[in-house]
Amino acid sequence: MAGLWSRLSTGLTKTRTAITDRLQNLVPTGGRIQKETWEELEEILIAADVGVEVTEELIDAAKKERAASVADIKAVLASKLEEILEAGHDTPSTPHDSPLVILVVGVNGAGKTTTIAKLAARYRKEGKKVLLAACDTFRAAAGEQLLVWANRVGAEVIAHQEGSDPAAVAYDGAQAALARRADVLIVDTAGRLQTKKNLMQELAKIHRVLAKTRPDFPQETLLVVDATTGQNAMSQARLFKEAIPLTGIVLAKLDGTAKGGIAIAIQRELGIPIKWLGIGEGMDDLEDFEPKAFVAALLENSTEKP
Ligand SMILES: Nc1nc2c(ncn2[C@@H]2O[C@H](COP(=O)(O)OP(=O)(O)OP(=O)(O)O)[C@@H](O)[C@H]2O)c(=O)[nH]1
Ligand SMILES: [Mg+2]
Repeated sequence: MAGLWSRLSTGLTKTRTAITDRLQNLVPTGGRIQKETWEELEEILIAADVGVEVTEELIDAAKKERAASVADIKAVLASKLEEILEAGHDTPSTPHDSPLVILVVGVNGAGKTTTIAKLAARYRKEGKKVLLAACDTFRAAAGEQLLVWANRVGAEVIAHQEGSDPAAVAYDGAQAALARRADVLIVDTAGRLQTKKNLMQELAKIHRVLAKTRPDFPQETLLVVDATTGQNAMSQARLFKEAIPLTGIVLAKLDGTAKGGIAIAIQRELGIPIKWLGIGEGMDDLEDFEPKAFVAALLENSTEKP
């Protein structure tokens, strides 16, 4: 089937291998599902960071459906996971009511600036005018990094001097987006620990300043989460959500982890939709989060690889 082994499948290789290879060995050929089988299944799902809540739900569903083979179990997992992910699904905003303002936040090194470059590249390909606001005025090289990406994808940058007030940059960014009739404004922010109250307040201020320019700004507030951090991602999402209204999550570095199940746990347990997946360091390594495609890429057999 054309495109079956997609970039998403490649990005999810580690997680898929961790889940499906072990699923494959769950029941010996001709064997029956026993108590130990369910325990092992539970362990597989928890190890992939699917989360306790969802794991129990999946196993209950498999038992209820009287799954009698690995194939049965996989079929139940697929349909139930799809159902769970569809329930919290939401597509990213489009720049129809331009400018579309996207505020990007997250802990240090999560993948914010790279994600912004990927988003900018995507909108540029659609022929949109893209403006980036360099609100990471804290880290010396941050503005430079954003500028390099901007030049590569053909976006404009609004920046102030190092150490200046990030909210002031955000304000100028929003004003410039209106004045220059940009289609998209993406606001980069400095990495910050979710437990640092003053830095969380700084984010709230950036959010407020944008909203002052136009009440619907920012239409998107994306939290970038490093998928390799596992369960800490839950605490990050929880505390950022307390500080500012998040509209979605970008799960970056999915290619680097066997614990991609965290996508399911985050969306289900925190009720914040996953909107994008980062599956590499390149400009094109960004995928829409589509429940059906995600589940297919998660559960297809590794041996199906061409
Ligand atoms: N493999 C992989 N690496 C990624 C991905 N996204 C980002 N990275 C890498 O992660 C590192 C940090 O990325 P940045 O985009 O600079 O992260 P940041 O959140 O802006 O970092 P700070 O601004 O310092 O807080 C870089 O080496 C990126 O290339 C991804 O989806 N996959
Ligand atoms: Mg950055």
